[in-house]
Amino acid sequence: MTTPVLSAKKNLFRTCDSTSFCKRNRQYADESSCVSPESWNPPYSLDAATVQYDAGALTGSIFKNVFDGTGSSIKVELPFQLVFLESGSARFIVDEKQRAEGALPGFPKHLTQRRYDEASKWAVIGDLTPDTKASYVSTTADLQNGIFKVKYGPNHSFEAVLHASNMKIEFYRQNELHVVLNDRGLFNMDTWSPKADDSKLSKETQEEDDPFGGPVLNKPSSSPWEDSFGGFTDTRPKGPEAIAMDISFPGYPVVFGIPEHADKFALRETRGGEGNHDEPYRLFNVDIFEYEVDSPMAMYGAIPFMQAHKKGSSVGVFWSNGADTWIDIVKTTPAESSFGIKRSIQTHWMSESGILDVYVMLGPDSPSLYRQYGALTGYTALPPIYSLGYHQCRWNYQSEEDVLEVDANFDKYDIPYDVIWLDIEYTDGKKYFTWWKSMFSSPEKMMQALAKRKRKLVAIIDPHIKKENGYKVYENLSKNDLTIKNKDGKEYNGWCWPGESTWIDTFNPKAIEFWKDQFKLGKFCGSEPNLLIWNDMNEPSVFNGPEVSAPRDNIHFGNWEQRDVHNIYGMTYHNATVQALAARQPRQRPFVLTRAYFAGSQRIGAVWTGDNAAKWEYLQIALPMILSHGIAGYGFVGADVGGFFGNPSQELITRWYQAGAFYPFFRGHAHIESKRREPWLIGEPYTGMIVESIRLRYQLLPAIYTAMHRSSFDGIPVVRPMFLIAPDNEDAFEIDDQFFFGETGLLVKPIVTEGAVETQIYLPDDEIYYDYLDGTVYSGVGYKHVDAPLDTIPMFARGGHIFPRRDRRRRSSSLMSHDPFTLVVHLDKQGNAAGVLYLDDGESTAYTRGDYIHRYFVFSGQDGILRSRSMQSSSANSKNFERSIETVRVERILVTGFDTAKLRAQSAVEAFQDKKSWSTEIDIKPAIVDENGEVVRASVVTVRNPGVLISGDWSIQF
Ligand code: NBV
Repeated sequence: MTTPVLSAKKNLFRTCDSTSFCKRNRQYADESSCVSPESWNPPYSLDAATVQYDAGALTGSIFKNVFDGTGSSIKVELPFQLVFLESGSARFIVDEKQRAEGALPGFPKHLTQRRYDEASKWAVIGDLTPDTKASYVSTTADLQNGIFKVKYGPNHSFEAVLHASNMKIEFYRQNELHVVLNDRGLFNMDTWSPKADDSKLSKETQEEDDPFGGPVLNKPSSSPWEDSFGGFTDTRPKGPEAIAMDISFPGYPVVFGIPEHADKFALRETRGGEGNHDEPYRLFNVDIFEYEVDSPMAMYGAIPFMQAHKKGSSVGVFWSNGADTWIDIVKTTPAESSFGIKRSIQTHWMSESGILDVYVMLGPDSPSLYRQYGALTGYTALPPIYSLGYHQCRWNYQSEEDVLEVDANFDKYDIPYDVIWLDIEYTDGKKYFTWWKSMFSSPEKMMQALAKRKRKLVAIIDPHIKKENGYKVYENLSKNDLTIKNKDGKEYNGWCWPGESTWIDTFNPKAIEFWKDQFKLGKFCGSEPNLLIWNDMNEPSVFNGPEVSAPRDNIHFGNWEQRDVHNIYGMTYHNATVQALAARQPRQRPFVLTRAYFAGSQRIGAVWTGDNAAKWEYLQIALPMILSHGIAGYGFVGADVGGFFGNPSQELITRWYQAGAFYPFFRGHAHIESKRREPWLIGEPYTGMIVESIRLRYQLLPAIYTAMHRSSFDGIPVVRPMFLIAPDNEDAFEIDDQFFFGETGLLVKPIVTEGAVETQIYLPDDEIYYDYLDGTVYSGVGYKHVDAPLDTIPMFARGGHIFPRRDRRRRSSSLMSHDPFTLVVHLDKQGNAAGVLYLDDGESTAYTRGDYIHRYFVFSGQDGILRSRSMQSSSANSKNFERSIETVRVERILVTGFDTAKLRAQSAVEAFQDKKSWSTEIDIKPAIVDENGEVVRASVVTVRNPGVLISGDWSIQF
């Protein structure tokens, strides 16, 4: 069955059919597929004579034949660049010459004439200088045939081949074809033409010809200069300016990424058929409350990055465009594939405006791809450790008493948590930076009380600013001209929570400065150093706007239309808030949660998946969504635990906490009309199980922090898909209901089905796996049955990993900072294991100056020695931090899978540190072996109190 697009949302949100550029480009694709590739004759040609290679870049011009409406045609020049970057990615840019050069007659004076070319300016922080070591390798014969070849990348193992004849660009890695740009010839760019004098055209001409987009193929479905949807009129002063191209991945069976969609991890086909979508995946930041699951519809965030994966290879493309974007995906059958290879994926990208700016990354594998994408758009900022603890949120905690009572109850019920949240009701009439005085009369005292237990408060601050005389934030914003403008250049006003509002334009550097000023400790009255921020509604959400957002003809700083920057706005707002917190407390790492995002937001702060519902299908979809975010570099992500709308059953909320304990961002949240549901209110035995999940999260915090640290320099997410561990197991590519957790080797499969008390965990590789709770041994690729009663989270530990845990119960993460460690060792088939611990003060920026410890643990089966060594570079200056933890010990080591026969009834092992050695007691739990001598349950050797210090080198001889 074809997945339906929610009918209830149809009236509010556009479909491809009601979006003229999408409809047109889809028709264009249909027309192309009706003819043989040789007969497809698009109105574009690449003039081989214009192509030049210089210092890491191929440049040249594409020409578009455009009918001028009077029967004759003109050629519009579209200069392109194919740049080979030092980071190993290739970047293809196509612009429109007459607009780039300026001074076009008839072009609206109040708008920037260039096509929007700043998406990469916001998204990309990596080095974009061309790689002068790339080499131009076209032979004379190639040149005669209009073929241009450049070798680039590591050891020149990548090669780009541009064919002038059909405008295709092929990308090879080690002579194998991986990505083709414009494979199906769907490159299409609406180009500027002054508004035609309609009266001069006959009725038929008006209907048949598109004076702006070329031949009939290119015809807009609505007027080029105006479009209506849902009762809103969008004026298009620049006329149609869409940009589209197809991208193929020959031989690839699956593609992932392009969040945000509430859909399976492996992206589906979008042109109908069993189990597929009918609509393209859409990237357009919208406030899609009560979103549907299994849908390609647009959501709050947009990252136009896609990864294609096959056995032996991963490659990716980043379509750097911030406008409304639609992506069609089809899979060819072996017979249709033009490459003589198994199965290929063809994608078709369509954006409403901007230049064409696409980056191609050739892997070769998934870890390299995370790095390549991160090298461009940045890696997850290392979050403060408290933000990885548990967050208690609700719309709303109604008063200071309410907040402090919830806080006290966490202690009463002995539940750790780090942050309590305030939703919009804390304000005076939804005026941010003010407090609802009768309920929050002394917020600073409330925050001080929380600070005593080392806890934080997060308050929401949205981008809509109440239009009210006397409200200084509004008055100053307006007076200083820092708001988004309407199409007439006046302050834009719309409706949101406060009633009539305006929106801060955070594209404007002065608006960022203004925003920073609002957060200053002395200026934001009632705020204390332990106040952090939550940015909601930054798509932007406008209650009385088209698609619940801002009109596309609104104007932003730089005289760009909202249509050009729509998907980027949320990131700029998030960025302004993070900058404000960084300026307010320069030594502290800022924490700001956002709902809207774009490529690059990962380096700014955390994100959550918006307004889900207390239903099982939302618990199910949360994991595929988290995996998709991770693909696109956004690893610090979570879903509202419990479900935002409605009231979860006791079973559902229990299962949700079990899953949520592994979300990188772990927050319970609930709608204002839902029943109170703090953990102690759920009732036994459920409360006890929820509390155990939260405690597990805190035990694992050192491992989570270590994994986050890794993400912060190589982009590998904490919640990892199967193919990261088993990249060649085709059966595992699409599995999205289980995951590997950080560096721990834990393979987790949360239960997400009502009533389920058992499940099957899929082992994607041939390593040994141990049931995390009882040590039952599993091996062999395939599904393994496990019991999963309500108090259990099905979880295996993969052999070969060592991870750090902190087992003492504390009230918050900061209170754990001097606790001793437990090292958890699961040996692989050869009896080896290795792992890492990254640790710093958890909150300050001192780590950026080298003040941290980074330990590497390795257990060698050969000599039976567990060693701890430093991974720090000699330049690291970890003195202060190291001194602060110099007495912190390892209090326990658990080794699973050791051949205990080697210990010959020993009751102690030898520890060595700082030229001293001592014996330390062990407990041995022998393995349980079946009648064939096979180990059914692995042995566990517990080193009770080894006494070694976490920050130094040591070894233990087993
Ligand atoms: O600020 C209220 C809510 C918030 O609780 C939720 O998490 C956001 O996603 N907000 C949306 C606005 C209204 C939701 C119906």
